[in-house]
Amino acid sequence: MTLKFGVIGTGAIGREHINRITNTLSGGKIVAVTDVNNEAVKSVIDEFQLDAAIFPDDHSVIKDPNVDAVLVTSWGPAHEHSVMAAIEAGKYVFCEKPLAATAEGCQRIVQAEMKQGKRLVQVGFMRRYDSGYVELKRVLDSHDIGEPLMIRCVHRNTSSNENYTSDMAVSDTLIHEIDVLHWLVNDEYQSVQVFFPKKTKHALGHLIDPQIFILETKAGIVIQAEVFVNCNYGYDIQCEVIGEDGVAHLPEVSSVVTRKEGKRSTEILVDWKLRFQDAYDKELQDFMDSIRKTGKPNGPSSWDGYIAAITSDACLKAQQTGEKELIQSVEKPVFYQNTPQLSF
Ligand code: NAI
Ligand code: NAD
Ligand code: ISE
Repeated sequence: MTLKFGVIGTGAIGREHINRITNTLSGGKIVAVTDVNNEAVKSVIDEFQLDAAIFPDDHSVIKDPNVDAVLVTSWGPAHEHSVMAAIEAGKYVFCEKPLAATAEGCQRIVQAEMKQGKRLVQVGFMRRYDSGYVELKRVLDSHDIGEPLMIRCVHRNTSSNENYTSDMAVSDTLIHEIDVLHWLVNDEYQSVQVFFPKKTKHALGHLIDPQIFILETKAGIVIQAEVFVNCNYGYDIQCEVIGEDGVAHLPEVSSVVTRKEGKRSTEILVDWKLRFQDAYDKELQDFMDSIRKTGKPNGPSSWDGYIAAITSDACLKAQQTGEKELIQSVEKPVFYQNTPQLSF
């Protein structure tokens, strides 16, 4: 069975996912597309020679009887509207992060999905499919380094554009760490505080960059997460877990070592699209395969999107107050329990 996708949003990641579904993965086909920017849709149809219908808006894509699953890759604030409509139409949805702009928005999605009675939604938290994070989790779960005590991580981009604002350090960037770190250590967040170091000269006037988030978990693990989106040298994701008996690092991206002109050097990636290429492939292949085999998606759920949003909202509040903000804990409904463990 081929899963027929309708795509909402043909920008940077929309094009990436269209390309991988069309040219790399198996079991999927793009049959419908829309974007608020007509030029973006036309150019994607041409570039990937898609045999797909162009629709004027998200609702008409979702309603198209030819569409089995909706790929939401519009900008974050538009996600909730499209995901809610897809659930109401009983269609599968793969939604890029964030699931919705606020925790309330995510809760509405969770309620709608439970009312439908079937898991339909997967959120694009692709780091859970990244082989480096999966290996790091295996080491932590094996207790090789004992109980985790502290985590230090960085999320750095070479530069940000003029549309990137200080709150997006949380909603667009840190949201990946928010999702993956509690999954990594099987724990929940309890509080967050934000610090603003000296601002880089490379950030535009309106932007606070870098930012440091100190998160504490219920078990007492202290996490220092740096977001620095104008680091000026590359796209760099690091994670170090300090345990009672040792330290575990997220593997570095492998790259050829050259010795030349008195220097030993390795390249650092500059493009986020390349860093998690395999993880993007795996998350979408898993979405298609699990729907075919079990009738529901296997990956990060609306509930994962919701609990990430609760933490994200607390981080946004902490940016404003400068205080330590508590992160509300919520009980997972039975509907979202017994989610199969990813095995990549
Ligand atoms: P983008 O700005 O390149 O593309 C967004 C596209 O959506 C644009 O073409 C825009 O015209 C269109 N759009 C916006 N609202 C729309 C609506 N209501 N209906 C139809 N089209 C609409 O943005 P980008 O970088 O592709 O990001 C899109 C989403 O993907 C964001 O939520 C972002 O957080 C997420 N993302 C996730 C990544 C990941 O690593 N998982 C990486 C990059 C983006
Ligand atoms: P983008 O700006 O390049 O593309 C967004 C596209 O959505 C644009 O073409 C825009 O015209 C369109 N759009 C916006 N609102 C729309 C609407 N209501 N209906 C239809 N189209 C609409 O952005 P992007 O970098 O592709 O990011 C898109 C989403 O993907 C964001 O949520 C972002 O957080 C997420 N993203 C995730 C990752 C990841 O690593 N998982 C990476 C990049 C982006
Ligand atoms: C983008 O939105 C993402 O989600 C990427 O994973 C992230 O690292 C990048 O900085 C964002 O622009």
